[in-house]
This record gives sequence, structure tokens and C-alpha cells, in this order.
Amino acid sequence: MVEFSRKGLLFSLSAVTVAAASCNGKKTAAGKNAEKKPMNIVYIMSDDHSYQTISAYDDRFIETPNIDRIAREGARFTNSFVANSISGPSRACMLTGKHSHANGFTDNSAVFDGGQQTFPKLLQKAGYQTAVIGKWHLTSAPTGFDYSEILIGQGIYYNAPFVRNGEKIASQGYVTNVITDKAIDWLENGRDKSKPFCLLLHHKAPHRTWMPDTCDLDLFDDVTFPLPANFYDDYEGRVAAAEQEMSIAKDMDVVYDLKMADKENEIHTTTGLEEYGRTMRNSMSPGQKAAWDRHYDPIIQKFKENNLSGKALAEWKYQRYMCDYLGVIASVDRNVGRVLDYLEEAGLLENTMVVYTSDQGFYMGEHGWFDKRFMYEESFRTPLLVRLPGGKRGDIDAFVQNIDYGPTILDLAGVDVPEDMHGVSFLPLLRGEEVDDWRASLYYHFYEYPAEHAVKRHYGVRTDRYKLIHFYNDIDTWELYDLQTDPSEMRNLYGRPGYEQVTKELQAELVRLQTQYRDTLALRLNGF
Ligand code: SGN
Ligand code: CA
Repeated sequence: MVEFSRKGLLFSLSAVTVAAASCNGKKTAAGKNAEKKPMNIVYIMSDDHSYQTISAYDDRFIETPNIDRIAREGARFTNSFVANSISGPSRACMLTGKHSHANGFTDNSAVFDGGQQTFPKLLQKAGYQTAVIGKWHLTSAPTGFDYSEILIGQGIYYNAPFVRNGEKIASQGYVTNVITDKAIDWLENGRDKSKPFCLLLHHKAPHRTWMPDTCDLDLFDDVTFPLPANFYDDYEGRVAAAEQEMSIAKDMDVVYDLKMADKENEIHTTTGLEEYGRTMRNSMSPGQKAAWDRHYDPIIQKFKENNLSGKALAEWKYQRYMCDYLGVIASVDRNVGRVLDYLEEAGLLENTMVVYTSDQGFYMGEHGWFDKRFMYEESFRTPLLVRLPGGKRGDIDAFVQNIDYGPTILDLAGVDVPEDMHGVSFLPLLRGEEVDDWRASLYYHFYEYPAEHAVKRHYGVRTDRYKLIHFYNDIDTWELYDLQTDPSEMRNLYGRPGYEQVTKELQAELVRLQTQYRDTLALRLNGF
């Protein structure tokens, strides 16, 4: 049995229930109101937040009552995916409603062409106030926003510098709190209150190196997390999976990722990240450093005494990874609660659509991994919870993708969705309407190779039952999975007798999607 530490008032379920009840009470009046008032949008997107660590999806690891409130008072998407599982590309897909080859931002080394069409620009034209606060990661300056206050690159967890409307400014505090403060301040004092608004609130958390807030450091100390069943995956029949560099055992750095920067300078690592690990506290104030050391110093001492190796070391790393990652999530959840509370107190909750999502999914030790990139389920999927006042409550099982977010938001604002957007508005689904001809398959294309974590370039198609992937570039391998009998994607069925027909059908579907989206590079690479 896994035991969850619930120190303090973090998991205050009763408060959530009361808030939900008062929401119900206002529903009829707000319904009438909603006809007169345009809908606002608060879009909250974290960085690398796995659906496995949101209790609305999976309650094995942590309770996230505030994020869950969005699901409880709105819709939980059970089949939500990205088009390219990595930050910059994912954000570009979201802003443009287009797959990566069409928006030009194929990997994190690209520079976003801010001159192109995006949904915030179209909203602005329609009279919305638009703002982006938090992680941006698209290298060029934001366009289409009345207000922007963004982190530099990936940002840092403690006392991060920001760029506010082009001007660099300092901040004090823990980044998830600071981004939320700035967002609430813009909602309260920064915007033109005569206009409807769309706020993109983009957290840095829980991106590597998973540094919790000082008040959350010891939340999971007493917990032993169960190892995923495929933690010791041998990658048989899956060459690209075998050649990645995102393994907890091999590639996760104990000093950098797991904070074992001992004062005696006796712990040394070989991943090339040790130095970063030894300097990552530099941005902290003396008080923050003291709290940090109070927590990690005893763990470091114990780690030295135990002198672990082999499986024992791999499993210790997994436990430490989970503790830190979940500590970071506790703060994300608390801050989502602050935004919901603010909207409620300001009388905005009943004419604001609230979205919670991540730029992609993440591995919590499945296949022995951290990070993302692959078209395998844990990173191809992303959490998506949407609270639309007067809209659907409960699960939406249709296939949606982050290219649909722009069209959906435009549709909600009454703006025509441009024909060149690949995505489709899922507003009818959110309104509880039946949609007969909804998509039955999804397209994916990942480009960032050669690069960190060594995940090969690949594209593929997923239907409700099967997934076909082609890894290319310095490799030419195909993988086929039956997700019904093998949901963890451990058995590559490509080329096995009996799968000829299904392979043919999936290849035809792949070509159909590549043709529809005009991914001409991929069409040339198919080779069948
Ligand atoms: C950094 C991380 C990687 C991560 C990429 C992309 N390394 O480079 O582990 O995969 O970001 O992440 S780190 O040493 O800088 O922490 S993304 O979500 O921004 O695309
Ligand atoms: Ca990310």
C-alpha cells in the first residue's frame, strides 16, 4: 500500500466542496448572463505535467483537489494528445492551430515566426484583451498580446528574472507563486475591464530539475512509491526506445536532478551536469538556501553512507525523483486554487472558461524513463480539463489534440476559425452536443534529433485501438502496437504474421493524414 503524506492544509477537500456548491447555486442567473456577456478565457498550462500526477486522472501518487475542481465542475478529456511532444513545438501548435511543419517551429532550437497568424492575434482583432504570463520558450518576442510577462528561456524556480512587455525585471520568490501573483494582478489591475479577456498562464513547473517550493520540500518524505511494472524494460524489438538517453538509471544525474551537491564535494557524476547541479542554488536568498539545506543535507548524508549501486541505486533515484516532482505539483495545484478563488471572488467564474493542461505528458518511471518526446502514450497524451460555465460536466472521450485549442477558443469568442488551421473546434463537445463525424485518428511528428535525450525523429498515426510509428533519420524502423492488449506498448507487432491487414490500413490512414495536413517531408519518407 502506498501511503500519502498530507501535512498541513494542502488537501483541503471541504473548502472545494463548499465552493462547488455555491457555484451550483449561481448557475441559472449566470446562464442568463452568459448570453449577454462574452466568455473570457483563463488558459493554465504547466510544463511537463503528467496526467499520472493529477488525481482527476490517476490517484496513485498525489491529490490535486484544485485541479480536480476544474474536472468536477467541467469536462475531463480522456483522450487528449499533443502533435509534437516537446515544449516550443507544442506551444507553437497551440498558438497557430497547425502541425509543426506548417507553423515552422519543429524543435526547441527554432525561432517562432511571430508574424504568422495565431489565435491570440485573431482574438485581439475581435476586441479581446490578451495576455501571456510565465513560460513562453519560443525565442522571438510574443506577438498578439496586449500584455506579456515571460520567463527567459526555460526560466528558473527561485527569484526568476522576467521580461515584461520587452523589459527585463527581477522577481522574488518561488516561480509558481510569482507567475500566479502576476496573473491575478493583471486580471485585477492590468486589463481593460470593459473588454473580454484571454489570459495564457504558463507555469514553468514541473519542468526539470523539479525544485519544490521550500514549504513543500518534505511533503512526500514518508512515502514509498510503487515502481512501474515496466521500470526494467529491456526494449526488445524497439530500437529507438533502446537508444534513448532519458533513463532514470543511466541518464538522471544525482547531483543535478536529485540535488546531491554535497558541501564536501565528494559526490561526482559523469553526465556532464554535475557543475549545473552545484550552482543551481545560486539564485536563492539566504533564507531559501537554509530551508533547502535543512531538507537535502540529511538526505545527502544518508545517500553517502548507503553507497548504493545497481538496482538499489536506480530505485533510490526513482523515489527521489517522485518526491521532488510531486512536491512541485503540490505548489501548482495550490496556485490553480488561488486562480479559481480569485475568479470566484471577482464574480468572473461564471463567464470565464478555465482550461488546465500541460505542454505534453511525462514519464514517471514507465519504461524506466523521465522526459517525454516519444509517441508512446505517457508523452503523446496530455492532461486536459475544461470548465465551461453552462457546459458539459463529465468525461469527453473524443480524440482531441493541442492544435484544436486555438479553434475552440476562437469559436467560443464568436470568431470564424480560419480554414488553414489544422485543428478543429471542440466547443460543441464542451457544450455536450453530439458530433457525428469527429476524427477517428491522430497524427504526430517529432523532429528534435540529434539532441539531448537522443529520441529519434518519428511520426505516426493512432486510432482507438492501434498505433503505427515510423522512426527515421539515422534509423528506419516501424513499430505497431495493439493498445487494447498491450496498453504499455511493450510488444512491437510490426512485421509479425497476422498483422498485415491492420498494418496496411494504418499505413493508408497515415498517408491520408499526411496528405490532409500536407506534411510532404513525411510523405516522402514513408517508403511503402
Ligand atoms: C532542457 C532539459 C531537458 C528537456 C528539455 C526540453 N535539460 O533542455 O531534460 O528535455 O529542456 O524540455 S536541462 O538540463 O536543461 O534541464 S521542454 O519541455 O522545454 O521542451
Ligand atoms: Ca515541456
